[in-house]
Amino acid sequence: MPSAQFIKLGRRREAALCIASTLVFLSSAPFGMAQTRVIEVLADKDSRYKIAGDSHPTITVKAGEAIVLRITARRAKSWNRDGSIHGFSLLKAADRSKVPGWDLLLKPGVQEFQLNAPTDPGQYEVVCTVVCSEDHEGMKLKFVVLP
Ligand SMILES: [Cu+2]
Repeated sequence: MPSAQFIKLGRRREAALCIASTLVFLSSAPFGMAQTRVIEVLADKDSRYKIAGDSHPTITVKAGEAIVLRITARRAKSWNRDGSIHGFSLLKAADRSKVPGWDLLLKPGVQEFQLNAPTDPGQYEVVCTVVCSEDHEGMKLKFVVLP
């Protein structure tokens, strides 16, 4: 069971994220540009990535698009020594090469990552890099980069 202090810290972190999001909004507003899109993903305790309202979750972005990835991670059956409970690593489907800057390690709770989509349009795949349970090998997410 999480201690009361842990919950309090979690709330404080959420509040900090909320303030940070507001600052991002305020700083971008004067330019009148479209806001950075926030993509929310759950890295769940059953070793599956989930996107609310999407039974076959896929992330679709435009080439080079700036996005914020907001990932909530829930601990499965096993985790890394450094406390990472899941990974989120983007591979190019054609040659399984890792996309630079997209090799993320997830701690329990909510984390935000500011990222730029690959500039090369095509099919990609997100894979988990932490052996999180016997179902770890199936922890994948489709990712499409549009021109
Ligand atoms: Cu995992």
